Amino acid sequence: MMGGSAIDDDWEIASTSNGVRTVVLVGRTGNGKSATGNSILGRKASKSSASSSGITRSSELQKTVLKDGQIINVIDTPGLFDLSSGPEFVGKEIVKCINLAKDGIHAVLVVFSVRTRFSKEEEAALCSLQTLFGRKIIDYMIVVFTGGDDLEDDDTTLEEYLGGKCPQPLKEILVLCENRCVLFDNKTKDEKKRAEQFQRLLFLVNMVIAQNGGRPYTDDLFVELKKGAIKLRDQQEEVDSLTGYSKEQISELKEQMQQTYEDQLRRITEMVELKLKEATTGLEQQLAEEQAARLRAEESAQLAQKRSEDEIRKLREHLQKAEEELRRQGCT
Ligand SMILES: Nc1nc2c(ncn2[C@@H]2O[C@H](COP(=O)(O)OP(=O)(O)OP(=O)(O)O)[C@@H](O)[C@H]2O)c(=O)[nH]1
Ligand SMILES: [Mg+2]
Repeated sequence: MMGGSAIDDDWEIASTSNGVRTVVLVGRTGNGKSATGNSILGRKASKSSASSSGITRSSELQKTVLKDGQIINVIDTPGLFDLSSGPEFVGKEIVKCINLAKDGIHAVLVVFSVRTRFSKEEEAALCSLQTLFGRKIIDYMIVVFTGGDDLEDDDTTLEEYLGGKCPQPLKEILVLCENRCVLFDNKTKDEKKRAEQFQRLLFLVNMVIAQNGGRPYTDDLFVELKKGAIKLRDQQEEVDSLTGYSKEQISELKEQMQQTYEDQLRRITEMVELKLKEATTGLEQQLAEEQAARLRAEESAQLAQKRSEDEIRKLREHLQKAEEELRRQGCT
């Protein structure tokens, strides 16, 4: 196998012939990624809970086979873009995710809970996602709202929520990704409802795949990693077919190749880290600027307040004087 095109061919074959679909769940800690993953898989594959013991610590791939034989891979991730996760951890996790998604990623499920407020952190996460993977990633995004039961309790439909309470930055994302969104109630025991929300998601995933011409998401990071992995495999096969070498020599050769591959992994991890640092530095700066602007606004508001207080005080003094004057005139 040679060059980058072989890699693309690989992916196309993988994505069309055996019908494997790989989706990755991203979003802030506690938004319901694992719960949604479990809903898709139809089993409790990942721990999902409100307590800290339920926090997903590392990315994992789980597989399910549908009745028609279609395979769905679900990659559940930890809260990758939470500001509390350092770039080193995030870099490693992203490389891990890319490695897990051997045939590329068919859809990125951005999980948001209707039960929580949209934070600056969340906005930052969506930014980081684009910085790291390019704007092309938007073509693969589907927004999953969890907490369908909560909306129901409030007698609100998804449409009503989107037209009203839905946070503005999310509305913008929805415009960008052509309104691909689905509401999940991960708590329901109603099989019909479970099937319906899953079918809607599947419909969206298939739509994304069709719109992207069957090609899963890929970028230089993917290509680099994939190239490295293929090279390693080819070299190892070559070594296996060598004759006239001792066992020790062969295992030494293999070790060397593994080492080269790991070096490459490390370089890629560093690349991700760097990109992320750039993204967050920009954001931190933006946040700092916003804060400074807020301070300035507060100061001028205080100044204005003080001014009007001064004015009121002067007026009051005037009034007092006038009253005194009147009283005096009245007395005399
Ligand atoms: N009511 C309700 N609760 C939900 C729903 N989906 C998830 N939850 C709850 O939200 C909490 C967090 O869910 P998780 O699935 O653990 O969230 P996560 O995104 O995987 O969190 P991390 O692994 O920490 O990143 C859990 O208590 C879930 O039971 C839903 O549709 N409705
Ligand atoms: Mg989780």
